[in-house]
Amino acid sequence: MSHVSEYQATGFTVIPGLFSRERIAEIKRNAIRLLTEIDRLNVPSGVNVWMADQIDETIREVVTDPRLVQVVRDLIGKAPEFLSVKTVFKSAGKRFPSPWHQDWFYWKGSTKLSAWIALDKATEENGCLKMIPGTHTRVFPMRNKETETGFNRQIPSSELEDLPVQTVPVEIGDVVFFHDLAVHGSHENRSGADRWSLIATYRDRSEPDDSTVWNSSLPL
Ligand SMILES: O=C(O)CCC(=O)C(=O)O
Repeated sequence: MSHVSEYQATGFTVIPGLFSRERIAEIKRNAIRLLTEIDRLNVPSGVNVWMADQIDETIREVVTDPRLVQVVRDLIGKAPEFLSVKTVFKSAGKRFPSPWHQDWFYWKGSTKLSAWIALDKATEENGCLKMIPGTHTRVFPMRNKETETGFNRQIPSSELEDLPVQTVPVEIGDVVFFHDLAVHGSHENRSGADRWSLIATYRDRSEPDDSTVWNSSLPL
């Protein structure tokens, strides 16, 4: 199956080795340097978001990488724009799993596509993504559950009973592209070692969008 048909059928697709190991080492070093500069390396959630007008040259090069952008075009059309990017850091001190959720809940509006770039090898043991294929065609209810992790909303497990869960282990440099309605979460990091990912989000700028989350964007 092609990546496009897989994405259309399941709501996600993995492109192996989109970035080289050397390039990822550089990207990870830069991300850690930037987080250190703004004193956000050890935030409790492990998450830091940069909007399009906040990214420096090193991040801009990653989110506009021609191979990455080509896949974005293949999946959402000829007029993509970059919206925002975040680092997600799981460690021995931040091992919590991300709960089942749809990203769409947080921004609403037109469809967005995210590219989850593996800055470390991600396995079930160190907290890789888990997805529920085929859920990108409808909105699930989200319920409030107070946590200290920043993920205070989640889809109740009763809504997901009997749906097949796919764990998505990846190598350094692989990229998981997923629809903003694809129900996903991540495993707990039980490894004791750090696990970093960088997640860039895009939309098709030819689609009307009433989301108010973004005030800037980078047309590609
Ligand atoms: O990288 C992770 O642990 C999951 C992040 C995630 O699900 C998200 O930010 O939407």
